[in-house]
Amino acid sequence: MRSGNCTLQTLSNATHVRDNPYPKEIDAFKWDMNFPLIRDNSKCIKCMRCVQVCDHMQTLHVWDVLNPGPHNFIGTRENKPICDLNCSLCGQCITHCPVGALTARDDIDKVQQAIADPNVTTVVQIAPAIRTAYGEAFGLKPEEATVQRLATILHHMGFDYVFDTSFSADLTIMEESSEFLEFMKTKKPNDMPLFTSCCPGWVRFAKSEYPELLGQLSTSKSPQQMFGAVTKTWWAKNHDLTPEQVVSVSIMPCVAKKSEAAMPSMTRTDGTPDVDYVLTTREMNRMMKSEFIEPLNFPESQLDDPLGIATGAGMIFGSTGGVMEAALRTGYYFVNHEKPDADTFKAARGEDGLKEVNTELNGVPVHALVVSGLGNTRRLIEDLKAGRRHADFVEVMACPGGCVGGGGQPIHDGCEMAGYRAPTLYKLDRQTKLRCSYENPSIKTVYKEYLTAPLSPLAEELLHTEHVA
Ligand code: HC1
Ligand code: SF4
Repeated sequence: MRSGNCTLQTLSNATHVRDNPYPKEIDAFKWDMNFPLIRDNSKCIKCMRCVQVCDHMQTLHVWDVLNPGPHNFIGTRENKPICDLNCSLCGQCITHCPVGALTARDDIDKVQQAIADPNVTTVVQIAPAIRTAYGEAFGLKPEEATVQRLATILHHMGFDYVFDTSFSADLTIMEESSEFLEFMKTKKPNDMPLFTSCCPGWVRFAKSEYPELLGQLSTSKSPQQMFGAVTKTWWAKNHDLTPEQVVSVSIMPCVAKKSEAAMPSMTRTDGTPDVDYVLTTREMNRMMKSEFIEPLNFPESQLDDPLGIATGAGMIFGSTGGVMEAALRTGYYFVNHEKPDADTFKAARGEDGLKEVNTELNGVPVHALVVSGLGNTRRLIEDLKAGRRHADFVEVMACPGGCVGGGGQPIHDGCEMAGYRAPTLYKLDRQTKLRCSYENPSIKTVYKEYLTAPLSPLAEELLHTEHVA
């Protein structure tokens, strides 16, 4: 899976090392191949990067050196089954592995079967951070790797409808901003803040490390899941389709999104999941390569209506700080009934692991924090719990730099790519006429025709969830 993008393979080729003279060690553990993260120790070169990233960057200690001595190997802590450990599925061990020993579960076959099935309609959503990264595997410049070009390619590959997760990011903002304003009505200065919950790596971390905080997480579902919920109800009904006739696929920069889609709480009462399959950016790129697609041979085309329409606020979600900035833009409108200058909350931007935005909503001071990386998150939570810091609203992203640096993105050995990719999202935001989620015409339509208003009973039923350990 890493052929052509493997440092060991490159070095072996350069030094004419053609075979492995060492006896193959017996793999000491059986891997659960249904788990979204896969370890293949026959490829491991024991560089210990996964151990370092998990210990120091993410503070989860999932990997360890086992069997000390000449037959040591890297495995899970205490050689436990991976699903019994506190893995957040951030996928940072995958993007930092110099060979192909760590990968994400491959779900391409299931998606290709759905595309080939004449009895179902396939709908694909493209996450905000994909537009910053898919072209890297093809040598495209950021301005060439547009989401409009990707829309043409995905149609060519057989998807019936191509939509944008940034649309449902706008929907998440409508719900989450409303939820935050309600939260502020009763919050006391020293109470714990409201935390965003769109990053499933962070939600998994909260469940395993800080279950006492789960009641502080926003109940608004992530954009991926809101997209699925709206597609299988309102959109399907408008197209005379039942939920079973729709296969909903997402392209995500993230490994944890595979587990989010499979959570029982994200399955509808009729038993069908809101999102059927999640492919990472790397899987989508492999699908494209397997069909010999050269992206520059494909013209740009508009994403499909109405779930392909997004504002700049929905696009910046893919970078650390983007969710907070989007939420404050709409929160400002909700309390002041006037459009904010879209750059008012730009303190949320940048690659720092912890950022502050101090503002006022309706005369009430709001202290917002933005954190990315789970080690930074752990330090912040300890500070909040000890009263060394206070906040009203906190955005958390498990991956350093946010989804642009996600564990499902293309791998560039030894390079941290988030700072290179994020400017593309902010450029798109600046170039977009509508930069606040409440301005999205499709969002207005879905509330008018179906949901009525943010936090309405139907919105609560479809778009909100409870976080339980
Ligand atoms: Fe993300 Fe999100 S921004 S979590 O990083 O809230 O994966 O891109 O799709 O759902 O919109 C990821 C990115 C993504 C969700 C949105
Ligand atoms: Fe996934 Fe983004 Fe969270 Fe990383 S930051 S775990 S890519 S949602």
